Amino acid sequence: MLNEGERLRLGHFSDLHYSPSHLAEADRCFRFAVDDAIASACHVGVVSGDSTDHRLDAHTPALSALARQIHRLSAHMPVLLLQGTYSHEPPGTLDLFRLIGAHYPVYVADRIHQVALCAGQFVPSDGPLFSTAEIDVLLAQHGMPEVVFTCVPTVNKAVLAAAAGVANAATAVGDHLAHYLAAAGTINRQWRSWGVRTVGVSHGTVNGCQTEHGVPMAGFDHEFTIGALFEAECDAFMLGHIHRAQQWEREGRVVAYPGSIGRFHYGEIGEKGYLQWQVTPGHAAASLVATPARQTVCVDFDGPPDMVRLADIAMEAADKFVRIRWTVNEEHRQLVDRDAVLALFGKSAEVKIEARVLPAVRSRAEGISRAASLPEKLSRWGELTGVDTAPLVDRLTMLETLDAQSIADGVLAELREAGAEGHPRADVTPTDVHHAEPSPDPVALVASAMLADHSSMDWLTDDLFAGQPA
Ligand SMILES: [Mn+2]
Repeated sequence: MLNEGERLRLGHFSDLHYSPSHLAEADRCFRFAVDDAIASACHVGVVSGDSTDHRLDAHTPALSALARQIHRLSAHMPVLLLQGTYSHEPPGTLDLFRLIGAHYPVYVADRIHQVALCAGQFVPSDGPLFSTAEIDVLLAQHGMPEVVFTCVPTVNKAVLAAAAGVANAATAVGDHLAHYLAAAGTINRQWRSWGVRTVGVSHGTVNGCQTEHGVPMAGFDHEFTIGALFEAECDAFMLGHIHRAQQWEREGRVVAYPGSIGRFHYGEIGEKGYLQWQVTPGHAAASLVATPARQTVCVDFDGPPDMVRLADIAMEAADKFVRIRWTVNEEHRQLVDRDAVLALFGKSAEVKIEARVLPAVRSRAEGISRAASLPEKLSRWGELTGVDTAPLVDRLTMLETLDAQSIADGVLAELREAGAEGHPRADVTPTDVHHAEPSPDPVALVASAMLADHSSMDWLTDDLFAGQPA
């Protein structure tokens, strides 16, 4: 196939996510990538996990569409498929693909191990690493391999949790993988000294990488550190799982994600594509070949949508996938004309509207239920509504402790006193009160006196909760 030291060209595809809902996007992009890899005379094809988006029935068109592309690729080069995330690619999904190799084999890597590619044939290790004895047999039977892959498919955390304890499972994954990668490093260094190219293939999160939404992934429960990956001493390390293309380089060796083959969600930044690798012993380079992924436009309004701005955006959004989000208060929801927004984007491939309506939340006298006595409740209510409750508390005490006659007598005495001082009330005079006899309702008397006493009593007739946070 290739001479020692010559450049090996690999097409590295990842996160194809074939499924009924992603079929158009996945198949347009992967078909393009397969065409391009064949035209570029790639020697080997690698799919680093998540070929499917979820469990697919055998009759699903998405499954046969994926199989067709893998079959096409295998007519021109050996293909290595790596097991990805179980929820996307249930274990066993890839088994069928072993049977569809055309001119070259399709090899499925679903366990941690190494596999050598010798004249178009995959020769795997029995255990996680090639033993010295295995290497001797391999060299005797096949000669020098063109490339040796170190495969680290998705690790089952449940199995690991059972072994390491649930609390340690997350970090234990990283620790176990780091140990494995370091051990693989010893073997890979040996291969390199013999002029054999070494390639790592894995599906997982590198601590510190960036997601397709531009969010850095930082934490200790991620599968790898970039240092641990370079410890494997692979010339090239081909990763899947993160949907954004990115790469790291150290002394000529490279670790890279191609990202997802297409744009499966709104808000994903960066170009989509597949990676074309050139690998020689001790050196690698990866360049992204962009696929015709759909273009998305995301517009967010903190309030009702601005129709003038939307009209401008719509001019540039023909054939694009558009998502418009806005947030309005419940009382303003009628102000937004959804149909008018949709009409603006008539030429777009899709318009997805996500309107968020904020419900009106009324806080009714917060904390009042925690006040123990009626006067305390009254005071709390006064604090919340900005009413001076001191005179009310006095009168409440009167109502609670005195009988009706005593209250009436007290009020009348007070009024008489005020009249004697020559300050008759403009609105309530002693005469008025006397007119209410002979059967004065003491509570009415108190109430009218209170009204008379305070000019700022309009809260009694107003909406009690007006002016509260809505
Ligand atoms: Mn994925």
